Amino acid sequence: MPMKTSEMAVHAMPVHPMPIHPKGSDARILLSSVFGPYAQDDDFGSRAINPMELYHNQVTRAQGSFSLRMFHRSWGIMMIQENISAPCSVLDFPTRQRFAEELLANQYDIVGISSIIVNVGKVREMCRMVRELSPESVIIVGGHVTATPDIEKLIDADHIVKGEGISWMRRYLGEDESAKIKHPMIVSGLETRIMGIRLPNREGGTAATIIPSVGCPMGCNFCTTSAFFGGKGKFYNFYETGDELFEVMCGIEAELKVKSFFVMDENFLLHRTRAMRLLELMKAAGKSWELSVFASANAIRKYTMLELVELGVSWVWMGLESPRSSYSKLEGKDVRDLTRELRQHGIRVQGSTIVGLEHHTPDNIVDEIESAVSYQTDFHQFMLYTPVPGTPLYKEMEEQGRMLPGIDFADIHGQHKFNFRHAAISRDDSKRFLDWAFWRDFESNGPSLYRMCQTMLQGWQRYKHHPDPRVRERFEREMKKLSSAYNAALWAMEKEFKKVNRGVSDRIHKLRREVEKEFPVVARLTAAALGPVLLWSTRREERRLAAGRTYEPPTFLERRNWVSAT
Ligand code: B12
Ligand code: SF4
Repeated sequence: MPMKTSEMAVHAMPVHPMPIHPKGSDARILLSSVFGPYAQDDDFGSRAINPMELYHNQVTRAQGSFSLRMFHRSWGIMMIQENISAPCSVLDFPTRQRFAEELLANQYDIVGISSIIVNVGKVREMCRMVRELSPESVIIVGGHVTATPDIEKLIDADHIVKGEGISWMRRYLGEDESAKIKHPMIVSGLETRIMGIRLPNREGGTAATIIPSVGCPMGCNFCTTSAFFGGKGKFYNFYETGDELFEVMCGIEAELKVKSFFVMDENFLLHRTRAMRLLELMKAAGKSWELSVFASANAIRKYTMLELVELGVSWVWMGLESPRSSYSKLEGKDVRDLTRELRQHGIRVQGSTIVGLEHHTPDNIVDEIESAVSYQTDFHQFMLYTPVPGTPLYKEMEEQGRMLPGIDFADIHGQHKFNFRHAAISRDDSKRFLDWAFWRDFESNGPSLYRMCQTMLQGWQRYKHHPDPRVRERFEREMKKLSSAYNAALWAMEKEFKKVNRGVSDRIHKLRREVEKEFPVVARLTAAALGPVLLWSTRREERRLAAGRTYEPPTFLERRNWVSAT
């Protein structure tokens, strides 16, 4: 059975008892994400501070032209499209106009809209547009937005689907909901930009996204993803075993020509049996793959460093909650040692720190942020402690009467201000501390690109003579980048960072010298030839950003099982 929760099925909950669509699998379906533009303030809930960019939104936002900028597709609707046999279009990142055109150009029986809570205003407008432009269509709304309080009253939809959507949609079309899950071909990051340069789209040049499961059994009380798919002890596994996962990854490797995978699973390493079986199969087939994973510290500790390296783990996104908080993931562990150790083995660490936890006060928060910054992770995400509807934390805060009234859902995204009454920190101060955390991390640790280069070099120095050719090959691939374009970037960063922090500039210089010692000819030549170009593009980008430049994802339209309307 491919789709199971660990204990109990989390049932999607329609507003009305669930019928099957009269046309079944012949129904024509449009699945759309919410409309843009996103990175600007508007009446539908777009916010300049909340762009559709993973890193620039919540990780490298204070890094100016060194910020890593890229977009990610809406994977939920891509997964649903791939797993139904009805004719189906996916419209991703439309404008309002483009959404209207699509509704008018095709007679859709079903319009499915996917959204998260911040974008509820857009969902309301899209439902209104469907009623006006395509009145025969059934409207189905899914994704995290359905956890919005009183959602039934806020939007005009026929079905509001909470939880896992593939099985719901299959049921609604009268299809076999327990059929094997097919994985769509997903290129992970799109239109990547850094230092004012847009990286070329090379076949196999970007990781592929793979989604082994949704939800997380750990059930931390603030975690929306865990709560949405059933909470503590529950989650949906699309691929239960290492064998299934391996088969899917081989298919994606062949089709997209990738060796690198962004594993979209909230706590991939928690499932050790599956991960170790995957490693066994990778070894037997000589697969030199790279995996970027999310994992909690205690899940990482279930593996030796060598096991992680052999599994190809090259990037870990890990919660660094304050050791003084009540979240259990770091119990008995020294995060600083773990971070240092991972980096020494060539594994980039993206730390995630929550600002404004219950025990934070204006007196201790600066020290807590300083301590998080001192872990020197490659990337650092900071987010405000935010009770989000649907989570146990939200319920608790509501019961205590601590939720602040009148806050627009569009402003509840963790990068603005508290949406609840904190015991010691004011709403305005929450934003100040958050912004300071980003600034402080950048100012004292330098650009994330530099830190990544440092980790890559350490990995190479440790593993360049490793007996397993799969491991060597992976680090050799990384070195191709470090010894050329990245070294040129180091040259430019060193020059540019002099005016921000001389000490960091000196550290970048030292690293560049080490890279050039390893690769004397190519590294020096590229730094000399490409470095000045990157410095120029970096400065040009700074000017553009200062003048208010923002970036938006392109619109995608993809049809599957398509037949024209009769
Ligand atoms: C990729 C991602 C992004 C991408 C954007 C992707 C996109 N195109 O929209 C980026 C990085 C830009 C992003 C940004 C943000 N994100 Co985000 N993001 C994710 C992430 C990591 C993965 C989403 C995913 O694809 N999951 C896998 C798919 C399969 O699951 P799914 O989308 O939930 O879809 C399933 C069901 O929900 C359902 N479903 C979904 N759509 C539909 C539609 C229909 C019709 C039906 C029937 C069912 C259905 O079926 C699917 C299969 O089961 C999630 C965390 C997570 N692990 O899910 C956070 C998450 C969705 N993001 C979240 C947040 C808060 C944000 C930001 C506000 C945060 C921030 N400050 O950066 C911004 C908002 C940007 C904006 N302007 O809208 C929250 C949402 C919280 C909430 N309750 O609304 C999440 C859950 C993270 C978290 N735990 O806090 N995000
Ligand atoms: S371990 Fe991470 S993903 Fe899992 S419930 Fe806790 S915060 Fe959420």
